[in-house]
Amino acid sequence: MSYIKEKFKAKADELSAEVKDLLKNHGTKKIDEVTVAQAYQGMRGITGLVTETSLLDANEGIRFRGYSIPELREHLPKAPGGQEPLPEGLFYLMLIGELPTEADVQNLSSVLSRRSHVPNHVFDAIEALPVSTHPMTMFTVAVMALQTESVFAKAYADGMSKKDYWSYMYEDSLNLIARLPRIAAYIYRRKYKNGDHIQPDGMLDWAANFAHMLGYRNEDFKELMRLYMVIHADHEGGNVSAHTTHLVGSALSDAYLSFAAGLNGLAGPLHGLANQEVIKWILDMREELGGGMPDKAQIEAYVKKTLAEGKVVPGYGHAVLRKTDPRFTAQMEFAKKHLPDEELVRIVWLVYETVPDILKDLGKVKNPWPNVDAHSGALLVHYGLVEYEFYTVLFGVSRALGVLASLCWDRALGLSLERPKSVTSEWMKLFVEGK
Ligand code: NMX
Ligand code: MLT
Repeated sequence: MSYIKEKFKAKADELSAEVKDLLKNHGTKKIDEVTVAQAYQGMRGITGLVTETSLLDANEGIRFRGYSIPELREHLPKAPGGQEPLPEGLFYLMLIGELPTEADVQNLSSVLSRRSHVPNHVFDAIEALPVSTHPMTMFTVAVMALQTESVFAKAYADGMSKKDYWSYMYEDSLNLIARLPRIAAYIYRRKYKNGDHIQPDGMLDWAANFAHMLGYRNEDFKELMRLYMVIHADHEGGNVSAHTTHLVGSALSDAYLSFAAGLNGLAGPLHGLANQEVIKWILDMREELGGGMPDKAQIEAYVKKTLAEGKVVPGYGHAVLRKTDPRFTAQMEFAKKHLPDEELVRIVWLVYETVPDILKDLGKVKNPWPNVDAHSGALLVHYGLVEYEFYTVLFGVSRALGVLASLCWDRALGLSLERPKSVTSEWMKLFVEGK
């Protein structure tokens, strides 16, 4: 067994014992109550899930095992000559609960590189789809095709014991994370670069190799990919992609089945697809205004038009956050350092100066501030990755780190099949009448 796997097992045994005690001594303690509105309105604000990898504060934003995004950017190991954190380090942190050393991260990089082989039938499955297929559909199909490789599913079919679930889930998770960049890059090159594929470079770290296979050699783009893969990785357990992965995994579906389900949630425009919607909205606005840099009054008019058409302003608002998303701020800092004069970036910043007041005036939007998706497209376009339908795939590759680390924890802690109770509106009417 690898030392990282052994370390995970030791941590998991320790926490399992603590959870057992928690359940024995405090299992009946109430942590929340549920209102009628919450049952109808997306269960917002109900604490009813346990996720070890990260925790969100509505005003401060996400913390991964206690570390904020600025702290991760400071403390996680970097590539030689680089300044942004390596996503392998974040995966280690989410899995083990401790900051990794440089050696831990190098080890994980080479483990992922060794496991990255993708069998041909996965590429065949992608090729079977029309080129016009949305990249997120191709991505999910490919992950499903890769399910043939699940060691968890095989072991279950062979009658594995409950105590071994964590071990096979760990193997599946690492194998899947290792293979995702190759699959995503294949989809990108097939759809947008005439199938001119680029072989992996085993000497590069996970994110830099991804950038390389996409066809981007610029060192700053590799840095952007490292940062991108870190900031999109996890957002506690209740978001659609994390919750779906966890829910499907609770049926003992393997990592491939569970993650593919999560990806389908990420592909929705109110969740991960918002990153493509944002850049599309900005490009449409620029075109409608005749090109070039719009002024604040023009942006204001365009936002009001969007709202009048009954649409949301993409990249703004959040189900849980109540301030500017620190993931937006991290990208803004990156842009200030590397591309402060990029016109699209300056539009993103002017939109940031304009939209919150308009949304506040609506009186119903709980969070008028930008989320992670409001900034990412402008950075990608700058480096030449202009094919915005692909953006949610990038989000998906990153999100695998968090949801699969969580899936390992789910099986290590022996979490149960998820099955909350539902009621009908008829039941609800009788309930409020006290019947
Ligand atoms: N533009 C216009 N209206 C909005 C926006 C927005 N950006 N955000 C919220 N509202 C509306 C919302 O549609 C709802 O209207 P109604 O009562 O008519 O149905 C009302 O404000 C109250 O919604 P909230 O309680 O503030 O937000 P909720 O928790 O329901 O939804 C989002 C959260 C993220 C779905 C919502 O803010 C939204 O649609 N934002 C735009 C899409 C987006 O950027 N999604 C990405 C989220 C991050 N991610 O990557 O997943
Ligand atoms: C996410 O990263 O998952 C989004 O910000 C959505 C959420 O947290 O609900």
